[in-house]
Amino acid sequence: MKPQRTAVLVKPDGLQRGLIGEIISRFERKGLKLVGMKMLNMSDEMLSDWYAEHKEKSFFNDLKAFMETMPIVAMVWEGIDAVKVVRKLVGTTLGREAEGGSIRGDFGMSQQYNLIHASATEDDAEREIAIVFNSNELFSYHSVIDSVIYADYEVK
Ligand code: 3AN
Repeated sequence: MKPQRTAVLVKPDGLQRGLIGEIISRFERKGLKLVGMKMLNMSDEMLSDWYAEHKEKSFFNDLKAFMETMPIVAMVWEGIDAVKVVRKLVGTTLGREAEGGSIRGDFGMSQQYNLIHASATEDDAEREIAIVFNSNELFSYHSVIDSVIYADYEVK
């Protein structure tokens, strides 16, 4: 099985709530590998590309305006089935209904202020990663714990 990469953004509310360390820690302890990370102000153009699927929605402009209020922290996490695994750790969109144990379930009450974005599909992940990261800002490296995170047959 080939490892996948998926994009995560800690949104302005996550930054203000001081949850960056907590979020990184949850992905690390799951066994995912951090292969890219940066803090940036996302431009209107980047956000229009990022949220292209919501272009026609009533909340599109409010969502972009909110995302532009302050810097966000963008990350790329790698692992087998990383897209699905990260979405599960993040929880469903509405914080009030998100499963306990998930990031939104444990820390969020809102739909708009739901702390974090995670790619929904492999195609989204590829598109989103390219919006924020150049290829020289993404890393491939051997981790000493790789051999206890996956059995040999899972990584062949
Ligand atoms: P998810 O982040 O769980 O994939 P999406 O893709 O449906 O959720 O929504 C993208 C972002 O748009 C959400 N993270 C949230 O901030 C915002 N959003 C979604 N639905 C609404 C809504 N009805 N009103 C305001 N903001 C919303």
